[in-house]
Formats: sequence, structure tokens, C-alpha cells
Amino acid sequence: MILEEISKAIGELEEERLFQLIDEYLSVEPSAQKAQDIISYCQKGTKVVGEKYHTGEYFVGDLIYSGELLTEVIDLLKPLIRSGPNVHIGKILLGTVRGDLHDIGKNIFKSMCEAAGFNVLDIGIDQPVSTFVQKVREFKPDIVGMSGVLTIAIEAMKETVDELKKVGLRDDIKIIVGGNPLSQEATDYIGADAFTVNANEGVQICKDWMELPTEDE
Ligand code: B12
Repeated sequence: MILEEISKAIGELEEERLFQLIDEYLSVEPSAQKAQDIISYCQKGTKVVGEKYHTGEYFVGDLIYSGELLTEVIDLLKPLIRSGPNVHIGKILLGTVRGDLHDIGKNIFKSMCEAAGFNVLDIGIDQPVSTFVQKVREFKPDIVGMSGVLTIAIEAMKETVDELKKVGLRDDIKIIVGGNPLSQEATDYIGADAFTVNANEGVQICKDWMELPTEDE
């Protein structure tokens, strides 16, 4: 019930109500799981913001505001998300692909990966193919994570994978792509190994690749 209200507060851009509800939800036994629940419902709320923008009810300023709200929520939840083990289980190179400036989802995935014990190199937003390739050479990650929420991100992801193949680096790494427009069909087109629209699921996939037990085991 509170979670549905949290989702609604994001959709309606009601800052005060949103943080009241989050306080209320976390007042009893705050945990990493509760933080993840809040993130999932906030993500649901941003879909409403996106729809309202699409139909002309909201403007770019509202998109920006929803982004700020989400960033504040993530900052608030970070101490809970980060309560994971202090071990090194693998290296992830992470970035938002060329042409796409959205980074809230990427940042959530990053925090969760770090909490799980991954060493994450975050190269930021709007990253060209050449930077991904250069950083794979330098950082030698086990996994490359590409984020994108614009439809055009799919093409940029494909070009990045194609270039990694061309220079002979593709077979050394696993590639996961994340963001709202992704699907199995898009993932096959891109040439990635997996996709997700849920950061928590993404972490589990990465852990599986490193042959580590999942949360449920
Ligand atoms: C906030 C927002 C913005 C903010 C972004 C702020 C920021 N710092 O990121 C600002 C205002 C900058 C913005 C700008 C624009 N936006 Co915008 N934006 C949104 C909005 C409302 C929410 C996005 C978001 O943060 N969602 C919440 C996060 C948590 O979800 P997520 O990204 O999917 O991430 C989750 C998973 O996918 C996963 N994940 C994400 N990345 C990764 C990576 C890996 C490796 C893994 C494993 C997992 C993973 O983990 C996350 C948590 O579970 C969406 C609406 C929507 N439906 O999403 C529109 C939306 C994405 N924007 C849109 C548009 C059109 C724009 C603009 C073109 C608007 C304009 N005219 O200027 C510009 C584009 C700028 C650019 N070149 O990128 C469209 C995209 C349409 C399309 N199909 O291409 C949307 C869908 C709105 C709409 N319905 O029209 N936007």
C-alpha cells in the first residue's frame, strides 16, 4: 500500500509526500530489500512521468524534476543498498552509451553491484564506442554493462559490441545491457549476452556469470 503511494507520489511529482512515505516505509526494520522495493516502485512512478510527458501533460522541466527526485531518493537509500560484503568478486565496466544522457538507472545498478562486491568502473553518460573499447583494454573487466533508455541507445549498443568484436575483445567479456527499451529481440540484435530492466536482476545475472551463489541460495 505505502509502496503504491510512493509510486503515485513520483508520478505526480509530490516531493514532500514522497519523502514522508519513504520515511514511513523505512521506520520499521529498514533493509536493503526495502530499499530495492522503493526503487522498483519509484521506477514504476517514472513510467507515469514518461507517459504524461509523452501525452503533453508534462514538459521537459517535469522530466528534469522527476530525475532530481529519483537521484535524491537513491542518495537517501545508498547507505542501505551499500550494506553488502566487503569482498572483490569481479570487475564491471559500466557506462551509458553514445547519445543518451540518462544515468539514474545506471547509478542504481552501480550501487547495487558495489554492494554485492563488484569493483565497478563507471565511465559516465554519452560514451562513444571508442571509450568503451579503450576502457575494456585498460581496465580488463569481466563484465561490460551498457545502459540506455532512449530508443537510439540500441543502435549505439550494437555498434559498441560490433567494435569490441572487430578488435578481438568480445570473447574475453560478458556483456549485459539495461534500460527500459531493451527486450530479448533488441539484445539479440545488439549481440549482448543478457538484458534487464531491473537492476537487482542484473546483479544476479552478473553474480551467476562469476559463478557466485544468488541471494536465495
Ligand atoms: C528522468 C528522465 C529524464 C532526465 C534524466 C536525468 C538523469 N540524470 O538520468 C532528463 C530530464 C535529463 C531527460 C532528458 C530527456 N529525455 Co528522458 N526521461 C526521464 C524518465 C522520466 C525517467 C527515466 C528514469 O530515470 N527512469 C528510472 C530508472 C530507475 O529506470 P531505468 O533507467 O530503466 O533503470 C532501471 C533498469 O532499467 C536498470 N538499468 C538501467 N541501466 C542499466 C544498465 C545495466 C548494465 C543494467 C544491468 C541494468 C540497468 O536498473 C534500473 C533500476 O532497476 C523517462 C520515462 C521512462 N519511462 O523511463 C523519460 C524518457 C526516457 N525520456 C525521454 C525523452 C524523449 C527525453 C529527451 C529527448 C527530452 C527532450 N526533449 O529533451 C531528453 C533526452 C536527453 C538525452 N540525449 O538523453 C523518453 C524517451 C523516448 C524514447 N523512446 O527514446 C522517455 C521514455 C519519456 C517519454 N515517454 O517520452 N529525461
